[in-house]
This record gives sequence, structure tokens and C-alpha cells, in this order.
Amino acid sequence: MATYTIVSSTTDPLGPGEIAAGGTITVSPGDVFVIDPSANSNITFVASSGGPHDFDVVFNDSNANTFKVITSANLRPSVTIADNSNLSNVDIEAQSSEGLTLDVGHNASLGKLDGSGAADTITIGDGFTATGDWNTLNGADVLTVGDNATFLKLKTGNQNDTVTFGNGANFGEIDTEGGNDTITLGDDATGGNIQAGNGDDTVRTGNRENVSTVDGASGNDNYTTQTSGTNPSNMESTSVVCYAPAP
Ligand SMILES: [Ca+2]
Ligand SMILES: [Ca+2]
Ligand SMILES: [Ca+2]
Repeated sequence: MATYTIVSSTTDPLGPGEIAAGGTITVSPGDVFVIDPSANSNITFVASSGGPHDFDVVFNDSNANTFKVITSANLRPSVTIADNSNLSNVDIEAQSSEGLTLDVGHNASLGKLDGSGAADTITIGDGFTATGDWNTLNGADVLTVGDNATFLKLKTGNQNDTVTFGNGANFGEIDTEGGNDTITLGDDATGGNIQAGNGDDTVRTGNRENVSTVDGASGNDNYTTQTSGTNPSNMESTSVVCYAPAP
């Protein structure tokens, strides 16, 4: 268990605890890797023998470089991104790992994300922007996002996923695929498509929903909105909830 800082691939000489980006890093349980703003090449984490090992990847700052953070088998990564960190050109690929925990502060951004094939827990503050497509893959994934988020395509794979956005969500597509999924959006949700996929799904939206299509697909699906005049498809139960104005 140790703390390391991952720096530019061309750093020479490396200081104490520094690792150059661009290679494969062997992880022991409890290790912490801080990604420096100078890191500029793909970083691949592999487990020492055994596992799955819990370990941490930390972004305290923006990073303008283009690279991927790849976590391999027998690892259970916990990734933390601080407030105001612009990581628009950084992708995370955790699809070989045993479960991803991702905690993101306010007003941050990240590129493409592939979650693990197990249950992932993703918690994001307000004002987030994803600049690539996200797919949390199999496992019962929980994605909780604050207000005014921008996503392109978001998919959550099989099993019972829970997707929650605050107000002002803007997205290209939310597709929760198979499993009994719950999608909850606050007011002013704007997007192209909500696709709940197979299974018994629950979709809720607030006031002033502006989503082109809301489709429950197969299963016994339930749709609740505070917006009148929407036209969902394949929803076995639909209710428009109106709140009386305050007296
Ligand atoms: Ca899933
Ligand atoms: Ca997953
Ligand atoms: Ca579903």
C-alpha cells in the first residue's frame, strides 16, 4: 500500500514516488495513484497476484492531454475527480475490472467511460459534461448525477440499474437495456431518447420535459411525468402528476 504520482512519460529523472505515464503499473491492495496534470499517455493498471484488489486513482486537477486510464482484471478501482477538473480528453476503461466506484465533484468533465461488468457506483456533482459515450455494462449499476449535466449516449447494460439526474439534464440517449431499471430525471430534462429496454422499468420526469422519445420496450413499465402532452411508447402505466399552484 503506497501513494504514487503519475507524471509525464518523458519525466527524467523521476522523483520519489513518481511513475511515468505510458506503461503498465502493477497494483497492490490499497495503492493510491494521483494523476498529475502532466500525465500524457495511456495508463494501464494490472493486479499483482490474487485480488480483486481495491485501489484508488485520484485526479485533483484538470489535465489537457489525451489518454486512457485502463484498469484490468482482479482490480476494483475507486476513481475520484475533484471539483472543476476538466478531463474532456481522458477516457476510463474499466470493463475488465470487478466493480468501479467513481466520485466526481462539481463542474468537472470526462471523456468516454466503460464501467466494469460488475456493479458500478457512480456519483457526480452539478455541472458535469461527458464528452464521450458512457456504458456501465453488466451488473446492477447506480449512476447519480447532479443538476445541469450533459451526456451524449449513456447505456447501463443488463441487470437492475438505477439512473438519477437532477434538474436540467441534457443528453443524446439514455438506454438502460435489460433488467428492471429505474430512470429518474428532474425538471427541464432535454434529450433525444429514453430507452428503458427489456424488464419492468420505471421512468420518471419532472416539469418541462423535452425528450423526443420515451420507450419502455418490453416488460411491465411505468412512466410518471409532471409534463403534460408527452407521448411515450410501450408504457403499461402512465401518469401525469400535476401539482396545484401554491395558494
Ligand atoms: Ca448494468
Ligand atoms: Ca457495470
Ligand atoms: Ca430495462
